[in-house]
Amino acid sequence: MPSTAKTRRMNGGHAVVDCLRNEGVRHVFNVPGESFTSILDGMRNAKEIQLITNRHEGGACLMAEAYAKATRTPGVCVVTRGPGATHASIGIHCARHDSTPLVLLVGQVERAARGREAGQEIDYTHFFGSLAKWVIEVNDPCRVPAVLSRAFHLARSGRPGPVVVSLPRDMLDETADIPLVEPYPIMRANPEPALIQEMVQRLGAARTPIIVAGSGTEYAGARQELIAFSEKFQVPVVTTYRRLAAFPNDHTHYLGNLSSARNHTRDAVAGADLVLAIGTRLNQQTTAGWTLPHPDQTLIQIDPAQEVIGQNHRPAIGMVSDIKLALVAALEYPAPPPNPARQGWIDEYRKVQQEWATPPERPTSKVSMEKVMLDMKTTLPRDTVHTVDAGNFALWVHKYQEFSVPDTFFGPTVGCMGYGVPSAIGAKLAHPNRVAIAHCGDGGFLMTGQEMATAAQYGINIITVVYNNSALATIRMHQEAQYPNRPSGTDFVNPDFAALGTAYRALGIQVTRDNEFLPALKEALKANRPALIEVMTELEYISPTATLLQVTAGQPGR
Ligand SMILES: Cc1ncc(C[n+]2csc(CCOP(=O)(O)OP(=O)(O)O)c2C)c(N)n1
Ligand SMILES: [Mg+2]
Repeated sequence: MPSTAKTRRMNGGHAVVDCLRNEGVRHVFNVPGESFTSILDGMRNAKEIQLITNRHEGGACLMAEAYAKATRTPGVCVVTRGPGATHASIGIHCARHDSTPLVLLVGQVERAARGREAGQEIDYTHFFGSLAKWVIEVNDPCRVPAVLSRAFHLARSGRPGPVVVSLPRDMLDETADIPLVEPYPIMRANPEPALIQEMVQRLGAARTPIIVAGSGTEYAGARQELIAFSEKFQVPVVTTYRRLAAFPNDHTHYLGNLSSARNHTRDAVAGADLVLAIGTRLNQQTTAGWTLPHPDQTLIQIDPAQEVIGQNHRPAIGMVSDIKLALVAALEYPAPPPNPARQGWIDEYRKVQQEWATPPERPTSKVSMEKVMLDMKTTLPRDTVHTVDAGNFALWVHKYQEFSVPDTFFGPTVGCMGYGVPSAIGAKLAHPNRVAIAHCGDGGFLMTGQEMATAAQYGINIITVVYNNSALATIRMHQEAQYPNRPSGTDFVNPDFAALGTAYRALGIQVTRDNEFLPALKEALKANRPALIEVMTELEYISPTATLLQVTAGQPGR
């Protein structure tokens, strides 16, 4: 651990704040607890860090997670022991699944009370053991800087993920001469030159190669290199599940996003003879339940994390390397001669992708999701950030919005409801000059919608759109598919969402007809405060590709 001989006399809590400052942290999300009053006290002097106080730790931790995605630097969340930590656990689950760098600081019970089932005591090594990259309890204030430096380093290196640091209350209050530690940089692994050469040769010889681009390409800051690589070696690109902005959607080589839906994007991957997976662990949704790539396809994988290579599929080449450095090395090779047959294959899928992403007219007696998507697409700035909660309404956002600017889409690949509002707030803090839209269902909104109060308090002017179909439609769809005409437990009697928005000091508008949405959106854009637009939709239109009746009759909903 690179430490200096320098020390500073301070308590453990102030040392924590010092470390956050040292790591360049700009926002800390928290719900205060008596277990970390010294950290809160230290925050008073940290003028460069904005302390955001949330209304629920679930909201706080998801906000930190989305903020991390949007800044590509570790999000920081501070919560109290037991109840606070358990509430925050959804953010840790999400960060683990979504490979997001996150540092959760938990105020712990006093050292002398540990192991006695003290009030609100939990052993975090056990509790977060299967979720976090590292869980550690700090029992000596002199260890705070070294442990936090390591925590930040681990969160953002290799496959990014969450780290949990437990901080006993009395340790945080204890004053000592604390040794200072400088942050240490991430080492970027160079690619093996022979593997780059082999990859370029195999790409040249392939008939229909395809790139599957994941969030690793975004964390590596390799967007321009990926575009140049795709163009130079004439390889089309698809993005992994819920990483919709990992490649410009308006590029002629973009063939769509992989999801649980069977569509042309999945067909393109299935028909490829070589799959180049870059910065992805090839998760379940991306690979249609690990059926892709299939055994006849050649797989080449590039990732900075050894454990990601070959997690579920055996690669012909598994390259442990910094993604940007690998692409730069490949770009040193000359361009192969143009391959007209391959171009024809790319153009064919590209045409289908463009048709697929164009919303058709779909008249309803309430508000058509297709019209809402079209109005957004034609009105909102290209750099608008869209975040989605979990639910079927999100399928329209995935399908019909265009993400051609980096960092314009954030969704939970873990599929947790309650993501929409906190993630839009986190993303808006990261990109304050952009429009940020939280897309939520009537179910998911009520899980963390209270963070609208946080948005209003700090003047974080997000626009929340609640698609109200008075149901947990996604589950209803599954019910109809498995147990036709036997709905159970999935319908709602809802509050007045627009009035709820107003109660949170936001602009609240209800939209009941197609032609009311655009004026509402325009009003929200100039509201100068958070806004909530409640969009009344028909449950019958259960997904962009099926009606409820069709699902009941046996057609797949996605
Ligand atoms: C925290 C959490 N609880 C439950 C689920 C299971 N689930 C997935 S989608 C969904 C329904 C979401 O309903 P809503 O937000 O109204 O969106 P809709 O499907 O109606 O468009 C449920 C219950 C989940 N993914 N996450
Ligand atoms: Mg719903």
